[in-house]
Amino acid sequence: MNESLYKKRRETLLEKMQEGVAVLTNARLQTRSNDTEYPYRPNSDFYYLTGFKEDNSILVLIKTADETKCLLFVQKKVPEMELWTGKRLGVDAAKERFKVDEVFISEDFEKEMKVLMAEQHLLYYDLFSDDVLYKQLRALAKEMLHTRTVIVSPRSFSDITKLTQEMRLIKSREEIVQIKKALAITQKAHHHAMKVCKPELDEFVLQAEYEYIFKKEGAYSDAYTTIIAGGNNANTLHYINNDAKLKAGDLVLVDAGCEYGFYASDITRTYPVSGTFTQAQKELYEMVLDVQLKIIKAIKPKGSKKALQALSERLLTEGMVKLGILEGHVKTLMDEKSHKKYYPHGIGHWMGIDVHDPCPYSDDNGDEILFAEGMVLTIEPGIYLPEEDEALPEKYRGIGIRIEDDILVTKEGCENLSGSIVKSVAEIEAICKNK
Ligand SMILES: [Mn+2]
Repeated sequence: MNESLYKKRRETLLEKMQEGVAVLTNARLQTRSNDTEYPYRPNSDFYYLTGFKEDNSILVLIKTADETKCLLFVQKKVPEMELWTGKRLGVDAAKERFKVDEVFISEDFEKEMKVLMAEQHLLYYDLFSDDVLYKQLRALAKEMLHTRTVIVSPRSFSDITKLTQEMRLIKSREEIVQIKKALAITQKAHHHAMKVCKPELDEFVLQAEYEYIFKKEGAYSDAYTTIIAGGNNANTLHYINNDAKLKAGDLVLVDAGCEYGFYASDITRTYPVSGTFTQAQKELYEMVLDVQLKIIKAIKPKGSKKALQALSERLLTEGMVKLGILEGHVKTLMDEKSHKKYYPHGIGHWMGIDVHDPCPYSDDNGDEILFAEGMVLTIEPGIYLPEEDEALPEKYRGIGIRIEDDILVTKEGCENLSGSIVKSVAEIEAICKNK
């Protein structure tokens, strides 16, 4: 994406801010063990506002009555360090690249902040997750508070992510393009895996097949840890052990999506390990699929996630009654929340730079935010029937099914961005057999 897009986002953020100073840091390196680190991923808000991927970089936005300013702190170029950890952009190149007012080296952050914080009442930062920065800013503010020559210094701290998360709710055309690129790769991975899946394969080997396609097709990483849940493992909602063997006759539930250009995709498909659904699996699968299709159809501007949740609970309860999984009247069962036992989760979530995009679901009055053009959400109804649950018809025990797509709200209705990843019984069986 080009630099003016990031500049525009910073300007929008400055418009939303009250007078004050905002500090946003990029993600910090995370230790894996001893002196080795996890692969680096930038902080989502920081990336949204800069497009910059280097750690130890900081964005500072200043808003006063007369002007706004945007500063960037980047790592100093140190050849001995770059030999080990790779090239750094450095101040000069950063000045060229970023449309900001000034660029400093990160080491000067505290020194510069003392100047920038003077005469300011309000400091914005990531209030809930950046404890390191909090300590640093609080120490600075305290020092200024006790400096007799400083008349005004920050006494209020506010959460910057409230403002960035509101901005990230509506995706721009450029962002939709990124999500579509991620989904094109995720589609290839799911179709490839359906072909190579077979009995006695280790779940983590099937996981590797997904990751192989992600990387081969240019996605550096998955957007979240892949769930490969064969048979009854699908009834553990966040099963990521992936260390069992896939069994003939079982279904495998795969929740896998790549991240492309730091945009997520989030797709679940459930398919037969041996390539053919049994009659019982097919009955359950088609029930869930029918519910999913109906919910997607209901998505349009001014609609709401709460309404979709209610619809999904009613439709799944009706389906479960029809199949003899639940007994009684749909309304009574729902009042008693009996359906929650087998459909315990939400119908979906916002998706974007984060797979669970942290955008708001309700406004400042507590009213639900209604769908609008440019929002992206997942739709993922599921049904989970543990093998040890003797209240269930025997033929359904040990089956877990979820079907998940990524949906864009459009002007008129919605677009299923992942609509070409196969999901009907006939399509799945055809691709599974096409080895
Ligand atoms: Mn999801």
